[in-house]
Amino acid sequence: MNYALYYYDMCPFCQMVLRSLPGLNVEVEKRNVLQNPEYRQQQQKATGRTTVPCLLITNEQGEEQWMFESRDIIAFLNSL
Ligand SMILES: N[C@@H](CCC(=O)N[C@@H](CS)C(=O)NCC(=O)O)C(=O)O
Repeated sequence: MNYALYYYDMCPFCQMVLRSLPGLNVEVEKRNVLQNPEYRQQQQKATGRTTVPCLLITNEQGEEQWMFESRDIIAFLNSL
């Protein structure tokens, strides 16, 4: 499984998720949507939304699942 967090620094909900990352058992790639507009376009194309934080979960088959809501993302990552 592969995990990527779409975020930007000034977003307080993103900061909550970012603060939870160091204690996790999994690696999460950080994708800053303001520094890299390609990430924002990719998220918008796939979900129709630009809301962050958003977690992209990619399984071994390359299938993608996008998760919104900081609380849900933190709970999910902590459950891994
Ligand atoms: N309830 C959401 C709130 C997320 C939220 O409001 N994100 C803001 C940035 S702080 C945002 O992305 N707004 C722009 C948009 O929705 O396109 C959460 O907890 O993740």
